[in-house]
Amino acid sequence: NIAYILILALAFQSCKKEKEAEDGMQKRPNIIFIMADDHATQAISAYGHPVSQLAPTPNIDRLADEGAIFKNNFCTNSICGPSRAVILTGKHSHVNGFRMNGDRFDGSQQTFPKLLQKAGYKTAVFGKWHLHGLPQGFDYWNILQDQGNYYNPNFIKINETTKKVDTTMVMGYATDIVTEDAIRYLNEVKDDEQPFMLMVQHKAPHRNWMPALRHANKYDDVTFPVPDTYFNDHEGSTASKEQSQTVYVDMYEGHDLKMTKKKGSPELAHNPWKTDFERMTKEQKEAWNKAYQPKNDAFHDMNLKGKDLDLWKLQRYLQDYLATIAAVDEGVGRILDYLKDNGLEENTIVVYTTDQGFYLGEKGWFDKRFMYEESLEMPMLMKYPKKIKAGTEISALTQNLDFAETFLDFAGVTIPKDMQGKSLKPLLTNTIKDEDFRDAIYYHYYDFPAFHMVKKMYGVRTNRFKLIHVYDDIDEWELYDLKEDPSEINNVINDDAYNEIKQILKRRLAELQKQYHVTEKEFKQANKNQIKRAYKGFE
Ligand code: SGN
Ligand code: CA
Repeated sequence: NIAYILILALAFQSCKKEKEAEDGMQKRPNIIFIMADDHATQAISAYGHPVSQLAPTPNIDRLADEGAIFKNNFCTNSICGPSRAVILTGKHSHVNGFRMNGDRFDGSQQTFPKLLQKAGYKTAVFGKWHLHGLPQGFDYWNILQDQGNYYNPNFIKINETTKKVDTTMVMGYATDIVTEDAIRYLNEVKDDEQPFMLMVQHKAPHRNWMPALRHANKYDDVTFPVPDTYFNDHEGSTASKEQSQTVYVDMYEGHDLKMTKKKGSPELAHNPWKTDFERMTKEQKEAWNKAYQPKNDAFHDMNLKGKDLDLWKLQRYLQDYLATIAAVDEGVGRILDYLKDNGLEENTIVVYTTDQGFYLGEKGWFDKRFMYEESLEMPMLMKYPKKIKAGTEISALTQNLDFAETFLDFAGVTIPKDMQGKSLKPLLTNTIKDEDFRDAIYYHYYDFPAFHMVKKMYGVRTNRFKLIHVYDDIDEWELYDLKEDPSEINNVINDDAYNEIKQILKRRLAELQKQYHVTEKEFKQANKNQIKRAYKGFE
């Protein structure tokens, strides 16, 4: 009975197709995006910087050992909220509308979590959000209020019963709370048919660098190398001269450096924002003082002055900064172990990055914002055993602008045409050569006047050169030859030997601005926003 056999064969065929489609669905990777705040590449041991060799990050390094490390990854605008907005939208700040921290993210716009959610992913975000509005495109979220505090921070989430937004003080250490919440959620979704996408976003190692109690003495006996440029005079850059983010000038002795007023007393020196310490419980404060008072007393005994004091401040800064990273690294380890123990390792993409780079004393500085390497460079490590070979090193010029496209690509979701970056998947799966990926990146920082007084600037960076235009209250160009001058202390803009390079870079900059839809109106808008903000005060 041929007809009967034919029907059976067809039915079998369609069943098989359905099964294949289902398998295909199940094969879509889970994504865990772990992001710290202000974590410099100098402080991740896989990047090899001498500072990090004294304060290694073994768990973050696992991502490089078992997956890929990006050696030339950069932000488009070195500041928190804007970088996060770029990551969510795959669009430059002037297109997604979030140029500086005081702006408000238009949450109604297209983001990669929304697109993944629509494609059937379970989506969640934990920890620092800092985009001022509430998250959209997430099935679950539990975010830190504003910048977030290290101890007993306030979290914002939807109350399951009232369905209203609740702000609650959660007792404990921020990094641990965020990690634990992410693992609790993983436990909830791990057996679901839907794939998941989790954003785990830490406060650490953001200012004011308060380590977990278990790490408060971790680096007390370590002396970190002092950058050659620690006492730099910033010749050739007015913007560098006029910033206020110099360790030995602008750090608050109490709030930032945890220095005390006098020997034998736990009372902090200059501490304008008391809330960070005041929200600790009595027990936390006691344990804190027990860890810090002996080292502060020893400092008073030394009676340091002048450059000796400036150098001591760098050590205290680095000891605290790196100690806050210890808890982040432990958290990464806990998540990786969880994936392994629960059979999720093969099919989960794990990313570690931060919102921008950071200064660890180079040029005398802390903070970020400048288009120079330390603040421009973003660490980026990614593991996905199914598709990425262990030990992959990527030297292509990549950006946070590319993250959204990459996640969509791996999830099999069409990348919308209006996203401005490029998927990194071809780099990770070896179908494109690093040098063919991108020849130049575009940068624009707008937040002036504001904290740290770093002027507005935009520019272009190629493999070897960097051209920066500082504008608004001054009008100055800077040009660096990264091969000859990796510390960027020699502005060669007026050096005739670089005339041709200068012309090429100016042309490339104009092309990039055209490609990314930068208009003249954009610059007017940037200035208008600032005037508005000047009246509101800095936020
Ligand atoms: C706070 C910090 C600044 C920092 C900004 C922006 N001061 O204002 O040092 O530059 O955040 O950081 S603090 O003493 O209050 O911590 S960002 O990561 O949000 O962009
Ligand atoms: Ca930041």
